[in-house]
Amino acid sequence: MFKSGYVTIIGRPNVGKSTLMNRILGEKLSIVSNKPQTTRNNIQTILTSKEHQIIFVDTPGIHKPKHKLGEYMVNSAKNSMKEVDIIVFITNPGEELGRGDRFILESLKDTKTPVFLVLNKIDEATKENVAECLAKYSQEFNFKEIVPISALRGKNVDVLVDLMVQNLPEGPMYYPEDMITDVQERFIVSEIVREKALRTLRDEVPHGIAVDVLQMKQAENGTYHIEVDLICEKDSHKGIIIGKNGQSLKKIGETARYELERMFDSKVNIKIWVKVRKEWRDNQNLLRELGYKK
Ligand SMILES: Nc1nc2c(ncn2[C@@H]2O[C@H](COP(=O)(O)OP(=O)(O)OP(=O)(O)O)[C@@H](O)[C@H]2O)c(=O)[nH]1
Ligand SMILES: [Mg+2]
Repeated sequence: MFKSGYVTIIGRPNVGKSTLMNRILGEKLSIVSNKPQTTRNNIQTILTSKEHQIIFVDTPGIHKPKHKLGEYMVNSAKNSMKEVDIIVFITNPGEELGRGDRFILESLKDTKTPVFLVLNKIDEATKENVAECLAKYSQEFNFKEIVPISALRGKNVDVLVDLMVQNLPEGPMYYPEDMITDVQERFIVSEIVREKALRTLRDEVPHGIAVDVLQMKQAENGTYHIEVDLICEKDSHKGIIIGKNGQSLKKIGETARYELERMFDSKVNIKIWVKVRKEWRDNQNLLRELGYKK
């Protein structure tokens, strides 16, 4: 019997949703950083074996939105919960069960879909922490399965995938067996540049960044020529992004090129232009142009 279905991964920002999805797929398809609100779109990936096909949806962290981009992100995450076969709710031990998690669990209380509790980052917690946390969350919601994991170290992730398969219905192969994602190459390129900006910059600047791929061409000798706009929302941010003697922008460019070359298995030339689009995160037209659209 072939089993298949959709699994959405939800939770507050920064709990490790993208890390888990990448770990299961064995490929980095969703960007990761230690800053909350890294993922902005639902990202769909596909895991196929002889016995099953699981389609994962990595989603933006659910939070209280402060601008239209945030509203788009939270709506994307909420929409991902409709018409899926399993909802994976991720949280971390060692923190209080706060308003953020209660809000998410409250929105799930009438769902007929099985909800898994995944307690991630157990590598950072004591056994007592983990046990306490599992007890606390089980009181709050009737989870179908409860799995403590470390997405970073890969601990217990295979157990989690087995439980997913057990809970999937019999179904068809939705996607060709060699397909691992439905996102475009251009999107992955823009995300990799954004990840490097998130990792290079500090404080409030990286959250106001978007990346627009202007050009992506492969020359006859195999080299990729890529040009992107790195968009920020304030004049003062532009200087910070460029940095003293251009150091900061140079680091973003070099780290992005390194990863893109590995991904394309070719030489990459990347040019990054820093542009200011005032308050773009609250501008519906700019949001749409930058790909944050329903
Ligand atoms: N120690 C530890 N760190 C982890 C683990 N999983 C993820 N992280 C780290 O947690 C941070 C956030 O990881 P992400 O995968 O980007 O989290 P996310 O839930 O997708 O975050 P958003 O996209 O912002 O909602 C990164 O610094 C990860 O390296 C884990 O199992 N253990
Ligand atoms: Mg993420």
